[in-house]
Amino acid sequence: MSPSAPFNPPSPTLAGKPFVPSWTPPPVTKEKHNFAELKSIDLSLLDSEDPAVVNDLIQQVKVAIRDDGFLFLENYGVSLEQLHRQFGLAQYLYNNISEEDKQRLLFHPETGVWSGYKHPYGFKRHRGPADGIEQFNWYTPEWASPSTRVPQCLQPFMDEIEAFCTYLTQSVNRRLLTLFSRVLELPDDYLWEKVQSHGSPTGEGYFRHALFRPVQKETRDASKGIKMHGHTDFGLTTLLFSVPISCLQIWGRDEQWYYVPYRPGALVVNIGDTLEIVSGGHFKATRHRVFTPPADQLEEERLSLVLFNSSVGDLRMGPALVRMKLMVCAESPLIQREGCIEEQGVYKEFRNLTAQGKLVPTNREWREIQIATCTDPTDSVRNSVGADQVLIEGKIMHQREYMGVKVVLPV
Ligand SMILES: O=C(O)CCC(=O)C(=O)O
Ligand SMILES: [Fe+2]
Repeated sequence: MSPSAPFNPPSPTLAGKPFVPSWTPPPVTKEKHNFAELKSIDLSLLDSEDPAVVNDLIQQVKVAIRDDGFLFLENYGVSLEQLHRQFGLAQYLYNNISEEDKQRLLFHPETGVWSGYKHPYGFKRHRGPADGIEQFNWYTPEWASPSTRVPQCLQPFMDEIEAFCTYLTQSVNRRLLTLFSRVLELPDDYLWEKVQSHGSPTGEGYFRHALFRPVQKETRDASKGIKMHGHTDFGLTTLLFSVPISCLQIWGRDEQWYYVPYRPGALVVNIGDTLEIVSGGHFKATRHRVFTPPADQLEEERLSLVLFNSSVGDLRMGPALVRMKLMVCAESPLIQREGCIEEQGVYKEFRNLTAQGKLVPTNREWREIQIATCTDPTDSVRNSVGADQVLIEGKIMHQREYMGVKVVLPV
């Protein structure tokens, strides 16, 4: 596939496919306060014949990922109609999944992967307090054996879902990694070939259909309004679709949370830990959380589609790039010239471990430990100062340690 060809999915009307009602985006909030202003990148400009246009694009990306660690991506090859069909399929899933499939495909996060169905009772296999969040997560086994691993109601649509993920990975993410490689002044395919995992429509990463249902006041009180703790994604890039229900928030440079505004059809791109480390801190892993929406959206359901792109599991990351134990090659001319940006969170921790002669976790270990030990926002025992929270300069922060790596994040 030529990386810049537009998405050309299988037909929704092929024989044997049940009718899927279309998805109607719910109304946008009237609230105007506490919204971030994000830069938007037009991915189609990467194909421009004019080198000045491409250079300007690289500069825009450089500024966006340094300033915000977050950007909107537009004109990436999927039309609004094609995107809404994928939301329609997610909506169809939650309207049609059987109780039997929910049981049979129940996730097992303690194994380090989210694979399968997440019940709306917290992020553990056993049921905790209600959180209103349902998910279905596709990893390599779901693509390889859909007849046993995917809810029956979605099986007629595997061609479309798989084509969508393949396009997002092999075209959108690949072009995005080209942009990021160019910012690091590396060959175009550097991140795609040396860091991105391959081998299925989602490589070692995963695709998610998520449904956030409105929650009772008790849940909101217990979680202090948080649906997902402040975190950074552990992989390379995360591609989220901008949605009308405003729950996603990012941590601004002024140390406040801001909602991500709705921009129809746009992709919201998160930088993951791997990219922060590989770039020697030049790229900032996006600190974000999922929070209660503004008052006029409290009773709305929120669908969210997300592709989590993962790095090769066996690699141990260092600034572009420490492969396995040895081989430190500061291959990036940008890093060679400007050095690393020492204040970044996870990058700094990985660097400190390496400086002490210790091995940093492999990418697989890094993602699996975080999934296996994920805690719930409603867990008032863990979410208290002295347990998973600390006071730093009068501010409450969430602090966890994974395999000798300390992670401190805004709550
Ligand atoms: O649904 C969203 O908008 C974000 C979810 C998220 O941050 C995550 O699952 O890592
Ligand atoms: Fe996330």
